[in-house]
Amino acid sequence: LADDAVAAIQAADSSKALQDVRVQFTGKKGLLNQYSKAMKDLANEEKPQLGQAISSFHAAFNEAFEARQGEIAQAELEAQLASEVIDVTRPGRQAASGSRHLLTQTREALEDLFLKMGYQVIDGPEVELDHYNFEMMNLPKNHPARDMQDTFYIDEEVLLRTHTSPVQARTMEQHDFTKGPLKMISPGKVFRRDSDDATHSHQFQQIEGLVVAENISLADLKGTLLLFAQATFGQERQIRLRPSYFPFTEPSVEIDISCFKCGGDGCNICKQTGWIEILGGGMVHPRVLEMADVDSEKYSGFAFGLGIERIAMLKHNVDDIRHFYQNDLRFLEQFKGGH
Ligand code: FA5
Repeated sequence: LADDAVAAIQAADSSKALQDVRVQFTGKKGLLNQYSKAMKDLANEEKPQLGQAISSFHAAFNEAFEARQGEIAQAELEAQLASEVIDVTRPGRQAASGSRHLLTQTREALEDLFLKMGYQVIDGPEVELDHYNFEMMNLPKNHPARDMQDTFYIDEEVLLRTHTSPVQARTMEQHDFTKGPLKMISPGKVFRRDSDDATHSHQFQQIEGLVVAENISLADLKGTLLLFAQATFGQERQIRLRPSYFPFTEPSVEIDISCFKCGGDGCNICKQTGWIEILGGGMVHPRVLEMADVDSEKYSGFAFGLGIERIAMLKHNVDDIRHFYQNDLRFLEQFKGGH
């Protein structure tokens, strides 16, 4: 029997087959048990002989079993490793990578520019109080100029900000002017009840700029914006200031840049006049300074506000503002890997 068992063990070629052999020989209904049961029928002097035979069977069985078990485990491990082998020489699958949106690229380029000029970048709330969005910007209730920015109201005192200018007031209130001048930009989303068309969106982004210190003049605004225009649209750019009106600046100006070739068809935006309007600004109105507790006798400031979409559209010859929000990859992928 021991020989049969050892032969069966060696013939087993998997863990499962090996377990079957064990059951076949040493299980409850196994062959060995039949011999053990025969014990009671034997004469006393024959019993030790059978006992010895059984225990030598066990010894032989266990030895062969363990040896075969080790071999099978090794073989199964090798088979598993072989089936899971990774061929490092095969070409990988290309993972699609995202990229920064053109508006993000444009905003970050402008932030970098102003950071280099020593400005802080300051965030403000998109859900804003009427107080900051309008009142502190010298636009009291019922002021007709409120119509310039058609507003989404949440309730009488709370609204979606229509421009980034309220961050001016919030920042001036916090700033300690005895410690030095205030130079900040504030980028972010703004909202207006404008009908969407090629150049207008009900949600767009602005960057506010504000400098308040002693002896700030319109010349500082002009120099700063010339630098911005040249850094953004090319060193040959010139700017010009035209009189305009904002309730929070006095005097107020619209800033134009000289035309530039953007390449491609349809890029003749300003052929007739040679100038194209890019942003609004002016000297901070003394009332705006006073309302934020800034001494308007001692300090003066300039401010400006620009539309990020408009800058990106001009710079990259994008003909419809809605492209920015439709998430069409054919549009977005043209600007992969930019700034
Ligand atoms: C303002 O919002 C002023 N707060 C800017 C300012 C700041 C002036 C500080 C003086 C001092 P205006 O409404 O013109 O100004 O908007 C500024 C820019 O936002 C525009 O030049 C334009 O580029 C952009 N813009 C305005 N409305 C829309 C719109 N519906 N969709 C896309 N861009 C818009």
